[in-house]
Amino acid sequence: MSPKTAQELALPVGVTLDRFIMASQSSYPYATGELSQLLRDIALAGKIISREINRAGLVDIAGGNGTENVQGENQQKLDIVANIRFIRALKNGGEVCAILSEEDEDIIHTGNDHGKYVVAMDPLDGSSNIDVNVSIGTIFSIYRRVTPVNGPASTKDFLQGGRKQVAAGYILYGSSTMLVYSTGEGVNGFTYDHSLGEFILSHKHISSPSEGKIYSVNEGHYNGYPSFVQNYITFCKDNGYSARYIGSLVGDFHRNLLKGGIYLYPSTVKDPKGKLRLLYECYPLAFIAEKSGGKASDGFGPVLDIIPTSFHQRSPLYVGSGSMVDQVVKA
Ligand code: AHM
Ligand code: MG
Repeated sequence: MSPKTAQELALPVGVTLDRFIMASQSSYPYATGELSQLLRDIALAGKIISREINRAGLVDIAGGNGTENVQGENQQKLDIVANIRFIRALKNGGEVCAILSEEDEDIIHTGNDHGKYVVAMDPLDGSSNIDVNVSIGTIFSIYRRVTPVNGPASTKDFLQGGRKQVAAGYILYGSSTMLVYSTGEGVNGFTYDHSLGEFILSHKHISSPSEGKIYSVNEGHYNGYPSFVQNYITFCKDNGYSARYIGSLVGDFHRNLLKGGIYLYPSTVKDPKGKLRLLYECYPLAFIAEKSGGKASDGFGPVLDIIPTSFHQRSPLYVGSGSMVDQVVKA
Protein backbone atom coordinates (compact mmCIF):
# COMPACT_ATOMS: atom_id res chain seq x y z
CA MET A 1 0.00 0.00 0.00
CA SER A 2 1.52 3.34 -1.00
CA PRO A 3 1.59 6.27 1.46
CA LYS A 4 -1.30 8.66 1.29
CA THR A 5 -1.09 12.15 -0.18
CA ALA A 6 -2.33 15.19 1.77
CA GLN A 7 -5.44 15.03 -0.38
CA GLU A 8 -6.15 11.46 0.64
CA LEU A 9 -5.39 12.22 4.28
CA ALA A 10 -8.19 14.79 4.11
CA LEU A 11 -6.17 17.30 6.07
CA PRO A 12 -7.78 20.71 5.86
CA VAL A 13 -5.96 23.93 5.08
CA GLY A 14 -5.16 25.46 8.46
CA VAL A 15 -3.63 22.43 10.20
CA THR A 16 -0.15 22.92 11.64
CA LEU A 17 2.95 21.51 10.02
CA ASP A 18 3.44 19.25 13.04
CA ARG A 19 0.02 17.69 12.65
CA PHE A 20 0.49 17.35 8.94
CA ILE A 21 3.83 15.60 9.41
CA MET A 22 2.38 13.28 12.03
CA ALA A 23 -0.61 12.37 9.88
CA SER A 24 1.60 11.76 6.84
CA GLN A 25 3.96 9.60 8.86
CA SER A 26 1.14 7.41 10.13
CA SER A 27 0.30 6.47 6.56
CA TYR A 28 3.75 4.86 6.15
CA PRO A 29 3.42 1.48 7.89
CA TYR A 30 7.13 1.13 8.77
CA ALA A 31 8.01 4.76 9.39
CA THR A 32 10.19 5.30 12.43
CA GLY A 33 9.58 9.03 12.68
CA GLU A 34 13.16 10.05 11.89
CA LEU A 35 12.37 11.76 8.61
CA SER A 36 9.47 13.51 10.34
CA GLN A 37 11.81 14.79 13.03
CA LEU A 38 14.30 15.91 10.40
CA LEU A 39 11.60 17.94 8.65
CA ARG A 40 10.71 19.54 11.98
CA ASP A 41 14.38 20.44 12.51
CA ILE A 42 14.46 22.15 9.12
CA ALA A 43 11.27 24.04 9.95
CA LEU A 44 12.76 25.17 13.25
CA ALA A 45 15.92 26.48 11.57
CA GLY A 46 13.67 28.21 9.03
CA LYS A 47 11.79 30.02 11.80
CA ILE A 48 15.03 31.21 13.34
CA ILE A 49 16.39 32.42 10.02
CA SER A 50 13.11 34.12 9.22
CA ARG A 51 13.46 36.04 12.48
CA GLU A 52 17.05 37.04 11.68
CA ILE A 53 16.10 38.16 8.18
CA ASN A 54 13.31 40.32 9.49
CA ARG A 55 15.85 42.13 11.64
CA ALA A 56 18.38 42.44 8.82
CA GLY A 57 17.87 46.17 8.41
CA LEU A 58 18.43 46.74 12.12
CA VAL A 59 21.61 44.79 12.66
CA ASP A 60 25.01 44.88 11.07
CA ILE A 61 24.96 42.35 8.27
CA ALA A 62 28.27 43.45 6.84
CA GLY A 63 29.91 41.35 9.55
CA GLY A 64 33.40 41.40 10.90
CA ASN A 65 32.85 44.31 13.28
CA GLY A 66 34.01 42.31 16.28
CA THR A 67 30.61 42.13 18.00
CA GLU A 68 29.40 38.89 19.52
CA ASN A 69 25.97 37.38 19.92
CA VAL A 70 24.64 35.70 23.06
CA GLN A 71 26.29 32.44 22.07
CA GLY A 72 29.63 34.21 22.04
CA GLU A 73 29.91 33.96 18.25
CA ASN A 74 31.07 36.84 16.09
CA GLN A 75 28.20 38.49 14.27
CA GLN A 76 28.46 37.74 10.62
CA LYS A 77 26.70 38.02 7.34
CA LEU A 78 23.27 36.44 7.23
CA ASP A 79 24.27 33.70 4.84
CA ILE A 80 26.89 32.56 7.34
CA VAL A 81 24.38 32.92 10.17
CA ALA A 82 21.87 30.79 8.23
CA ASN A 83 24.52 28.16 7.64
CA ILE A 84 25.35 28.02 11.34
CA ARG A 85 21.68 27.83 12.32
CA PHE A 86 20.92 24.98 9.94
CA ILE A 87 23.96 22.98 10.90
CA ARG A 88 23.13 23.43 14.58
CA ALA A 89 19.49 22.41 14.13
CA LEU A 90 20.44 19.31 12.16
CA LYS A 91 23.20 18.36 14.60
CA ASN A 92 20.89 18.74 17.57
CA GLY A 93 18.11 16.81 15.85
CA GLY A 94 20.27 13.70 15.57
CA GLU A 95 18.80 12.16 12.39
CA VAL A 96 21.42 13.54 10.02
CA CYS A 97 24.94 12.12 9.90
CA ALA A 98 26.39 14.63 7.44
CA ILE A 99 25.56 17.89 5.68
CA LEU A 100 26.68 19.40 2.41
CA SER A 101 26.30 23.16 2.34
CA GLU A 102 26.95 25.77 -0.30
CA GLU A 103 28.93 27.60 2.34
CA ASP A 104 31.47 24.80 2.97
CA GLU A 105 33.87 23.12 0.60
CA ASP A 106 33.67 19.69 2.22
CA ILE A 107 30.89 17.75 3.91
CA ILE A 108 30.22 18.46 7.57
CA HIS A 109 30.04 15.43 9.84
CA THR A 110 27.47 16.08 12.52
CA GLY A 111 28.85 13.50 14.95
CA ASN A 112 25.55 11.58 14.74
CA ASP A 113 26.90 8.53 12.95
CA HIS A 114 23.74 6.62 13.87
CA GLY A 115 21.74 9.09 11.73
CA LYS A 116 20.16 7.55 8.63
CA TYR A 117 20.00 10.70 6.53
CA VAL A 118 22.24 13.23 4.81
CA VAL A 119 21.16 16.73 3.78
CA ALA A 120 22.46 18.93 0.95
CA MET A 121 21.43 22.57 1.26
CA ASP A 122 21.87 26.14 0.26
CA PRO A 123 21.13 27.81 3.60
CA LEU A 124 20.44 31.24 2.12
CA ASP A 125 20.10 31.48 -1.62
CA GLY A 126 19.99 34.82 -3.40
CA SER A 127 21.87 36.41 -0.53
CA SER A 128 22.89 39.40 -2.64
CA ASN A 129 19.22 40.43 -2.21
CA ILE A 130 19.34 40.57 1.61
CA ASP A 131 20.53 44.11 2.02
CA VAL A 132 17.87 45.45 -0.36
CA ASN A 133 15.00 43.66 1.39
CA VAL A 134 14.10 41.36 -1.50
CA SER A 135 12.89 37.76 -1.14
CA ILE A 136 15.49 35.08 -0.49
CA GLY A 137 15.27 31.39 0.33
CA THR A 138 16.68 28.19 1.76
CA ILE A 139 16.82 25.09 -0.45
CA PHE A 140 17.26 21.55 0.90
CA SER A 141 17.55 18.01 -0.35
CA ILE A 142 17.41 14.85 1.79
CA TYR A 143 18.83 11.39 1.06
CA ARG A 144 18.83 8.18 2.98
CA ARG A 145 22.48 7.31 3.44
CA VAL A 146 23.96 4.37 1.54
CA THR A 147 26.96 3.88 3.84
CA PRO A 148 26.43 1.71 6.92
CA VAL A 149 24.80 3.32 9.95
CA ASN A 150 27.17 3.88 12.90
CA GLY A 151 30.10 4.63 10.60
CA PRO A 152 31.07 7.94 8.99
CA ALA A 153 29.13 9.29 6.00
CA SER A 154 31.05 9.57 2.74
CA THR A 155 30.98 11.19 -0.68
CA LYS A 156 28.76 8.48 -2.09
CA ASP A 157 25.95 9.34 0.32
CA PHE A 158 25.68 12.70 -1.45
CA LEU A 159 26.35 11.56 -5.01
CA GLN A 160 23.38 9.20 -5.31
CA GLY A 161 21.61 11.25 -8.00
CA GLY A 162 18.46 13.35 -7.91
CA ARG A 163 16.05 10.43 -8.23
CA LYS A 164 17.24 9.09 -4.89
CA GLN A 165 16.09 12.16 -2.94
CA VAL A 166 13.59 11.05 -0.29
CA ALA A 167 12.43 14.60 0.33
CA ALA A 168 13.26 18.09 -0.84
CA GLY A 169 11.93 21.59 -0.55
CA TYR A 170 12.55 25.22 0.16
CA ILE A 171 11.75 27.99 2.56
CA LEU A 172 10.86 31.31 0.98
CA TYR A 173 11.48 34.41 3.07
CA GLY A 174 9.18 36.77 1.19
CA SER A 175 6.24 38.95 2.07
CA SER A 176 5.47 35.97 4.27
CA THR A 177 7.69 33.01 5.12
CA MET A 178 6.68 29.75 3.47
CA LEU A 179 7.91 26.18 3.65
CA VAL A 180 7.19 24.09 0.55
CA TYR A 181 8.27 20.47 0.50
CA SER A 182 7.58 17.00 -0.79
CA THR A 183 8.41 13.57 0.53
CA GLY A 184 7.51 12.16 -2.85
CA GLU A 185 3.72 12.15 -2.50
CA GLY A 186 2.59 15.56 -3.70
CA VAL A 187 3.86 19.02 -2.81
CA ASN A 188 2.44 21.07 0.03
CA GLY A 189 3.04 24.63 1.20
CA PHE A 190 2.93 26.01 4.74
CA THR A 191 2.83 29.67 5.67
CA TYR A 192 4.51 30.81 8.85
CA ASP A 193 2.25 32.50 11.38
CA HIS A 194 4.59 34.63 13.49
CA SER A 195 2.05 35.17 16.23
CA LEU A 196 1.59 31.41 16.74
CA GLY A 197 5.17 30.45 15.90
CA GLU A 198 3.79 27.74 13.62
CA PHE A 199 3.86 26.82 9.96
CA ILE A 200 0.25 26.36 8.82
CA LEU A 201 -0.88 24.34 5.80
CA SER A 202 -1.92 27.03 3.32
CA HIS A 203 -1.22 25.55 -0.12
CA LYS A 204 -2.44 22.00 -0.23
CA HIS A 205 -1.35 19.64 -2.96
CA ILE A 206 0.26 22.22 -5.20
CA SER A 207 -0.15 21.43 -8.86
CA SER A 208 2.08 23.18 -11.38
CA PRO A 209 0.04 24.67 -14.26
CA SER A 210 1.15 22.87 -17.42
CA GLU A 211 1.26 26.19 -19.31
CA GLY A 212 2.12 29.73 -18.32
CA LYS A 213 2.90 33.18 -19.62
CA ILE A 214 5.84 34.12 -17.42
CA TYR A 215 9.51 33.65 -18.28
CA SER A 216 12.26 34.33 -15.77
CA VAL A 217 15.80 34.74 -17.06
CA ASN A 218 18.68 37.16 -16.72
CA GLU A 219 18.46 38.76 -20.16
CA GLY A 220 21.65 40.68 -19.48
CA HIS A 221 23.50 37.52 -20.51
CA TYR A 222 21.42 37.04 -23.67
CA ASN A 223 24.34 37.31 -26.10
CA GLY A 224 26.12 34.40 -24.43
CA TYR A 225 23.12 32.02 -24.40
CA PRO A 226 22.82 29.02 -26.72
CA SER A 227 20.66 29.67 -29.77
CA PHE A 228 17.76 27.48 -28.52
CA VAL A 229 17.46 29.76 -25.47
CA GLN A 230 17.69 32.92 -27.57
CA ASN A 231 14.99 31.52 -29.87
CA TYR A 232 12.75 30.77 -26.90
CA ILE A 233 13.18 34.27 -25.44
CA THR A 234 12.24 35.72 -28.82
CA PHE A 235 9.19 33.46 -28.89
CA CYS A 236 8.16 34.73 -25.43
CA LYS A 237 8.48 38.36 -26.53
CA ASP A 238 6.62 37.75 -29.77
CA ASN A 239 3.77 36.12 -27.89
CA GLY A 240 3.22 38.72 -25.21
CA TYR A 241 4.69 36.76 -22.29
CA SER A 242 5.66 38.64 -19.14
CA ALA A 243 9.32 38.79 -18.05
CA ARG A 244 9.68 38.41 -14.27
CA TYR A 245 13.13 37.97 -12.76
CA ILE A 246 13.94 38.63 -9.11
CA GLY A 247 17.39 37.05 -9.27
CA SER A 248 16.36 34.98 -6.27
CA LEU A 249 15.87 31.42 -7.40
CA VAL A 250 13.41 30.38 -4.70
CA GLY A 251 11.19 33.42 -5.26
CA ASP A 252 11.24 33.09 -9.04
CA PHE A 253 10.59 29.34 -8.86
CA HIS A 254 7.77 29.72 -6.34
CA ARG A 255 5.93 32.37 -8.34
CA ASN A 256 6.12 30.26 -11.47
CA LEU A 257 5.00 27.15 -9.58
CA LEU A 258 1.82 28.87 -8.47
CA LYS A 259 1.08 30.96 -11.56
CA GLY A 260 2.60 28.94 -14.39
CA GLY A 261 5.91 29.93 -15.93
CA ILE A 262 9.47 28.94 -16.61
CA TYR A 263 12.76 29.81 -14.91
CA LEU A 264 15.88 29.60 -17.05
CA TYR A 265 19.51 29.71 -15.97
CA PRO A 266 21.27 28.65 -19.17
CA SER A 267 24.84 27.84 -19.96
CA THR A 268 26.73 30.77 -21.45
CA VAL A 269 29.83 31.01 -23.57
CA LYS A 270 31.71 32.13 -20.45
CA ASP A 271 30.10 29.58 -18.08
CA PRO A 272 29.26 26.44 -20.07
CA LYS A 273 27.74 24.80 -16.98
CA GLY A 274 25.70 27.83 -15.98
CA LYS A 275 25.81 29.11 -12.43
CA LEU A 276 23.48 27.04 -10.30
CA ARG A 277 24.67 24.12 -8.21
CA LEU A 278 23.30 20.70 -9.03
CA LEU A 279 23.07 19.09 -5.59
CA TYR A 280 21.42 21.80 -3.50
CA GLU A 281 19.79 24.12 -6.05
CA CYS A 282 18.85 22.18 -9.18
CA TYR A 283 18.02 18.71 -7.80
CA PRO A 284 15.67 19.82 -5.01
CA LEU A 285 13.76 22.26 -7.21
CA ALA A 286 13.61 19.67 -9.99
CA PHE A 287 12.14 17.23 -7.44
CA ILE A 288 9.47 19.75 -6.39
CA ALA A 289 8.78 20.58 -10.04
CA GLU A 290 8.25 16.93 -11.01
CA LYS A 291 6.22 16.07 -7.91
CA SER A 292 3.87 18.96 -8.67
CA GLY A 293 3.47 17.95 -12.32
CA GLY A 294 6.09 20.30 -13.81
CA LYS A 295 9.47 19.55 -15.40
CA ALA A 296 13.15 20.40 -15.04
CA SER A 297 15.77 19.98 -17.75
CA ASP A 298 19.42 20.90 -18.21
CA GLY A 299 18.81 21.31 -21.95
CA PHE A 300 19.62 17.67 -22.69
CA GLY A 301 17.35 15.70 -20.39
CA PRO A 302 15.70 15.66 -16.98
CA VAL A 303 17.82 17.30 -14.28
CA LEU A 304 17.04 14.44 -11.92
CA ASP A 305 18.75 12.02 -14.32
CA ILE A 306 22.09 13.88 -14.31
CA ILE A 307 24.76 11.68 -12.78
CA PRO A 308 26.56 13.72 -10.14
CA THR A 309 30.33 13.68 -9.96
CA SER A 310 31.23 16.31 -7.36
CA PHE A 311 29.68 18.20 -4.44
CA HIS A 312 29.57 21.67 -5.91
CA GLN A 313 29.15 20.95 -9.62
CA ARG A 314 27.01 23.32 -11.67
CA SER A 315 24.25 22.70 -14.15
CA PRO A 316 22.10 24.74 -16.53
CA LEU A 317 18.48 24.75 -15.35
CA TYR A 318 15.17 25.11 -17.20
CA VAL A 319 12.39 24.48 -14.73
CA GLY A 320 8.67 25.12 -14.38
CA SER A 321 5.49 24.41 -16.30
CA GLY A 322 5.86 21.16 -18.24
CA SER A 323 4.98 22.29 -21.72
CA MET A 324 7.13 25.41 -21.43
CA VAL A 325 10.16 23.34 -20.43
CA ASP A 326 9.47 20.98 -23.33
CA GLN A 327 9.28 23.90 -25.69
CA VAL A 328 12.47 25.65 -24.62
CA VAL A 329 14.64 22.57 -24.97
CA LYS A 330 13.50 21.99 -28.53
CA ALA A 331 13.33 25.67 -29.55
P1 AHM B 1 23.81 32.36 -4.89
O1 AHM B 1 23.69 30.91 -4.49
O2 AHM B 1 25.22 32.84 -4.86
O3 AHM B 1 22.87 33.24 -4.11
O4 AHM B 1 23.41 32.44 -6.44
C1 AHM B 1 22.22 31.88 -6.86
C2 AHM B 1 21.32 32.97 -7.37
C3 AHM B 1 19.92 32.53 -7.62
O5 AHM B 1 19.11 32.71 -6.50
C4 AHM B 1 19.49 33.45 -8.73
O6 AHM B 1 18.44 32.93 -9.48
C5 AHM B 1 20.74 33.60 -9.51
O7 AHM B 1 21.81 33.37 -8.61
C6 AHM B 1 20.88 34.97 -10.08
O8 AHM B 1 22.05 35.04 -10.81
P2 AHM B 1 22.33 36.26 -11.81
O9 AHM B 1 22.61 37.44 -10.94
O10 AHM B 1 23.52 35.82 -12.60
O11 AHM B 1 21.11 36.44 -12.66
MG1 MG C 1 22.62 29.59 -3.99
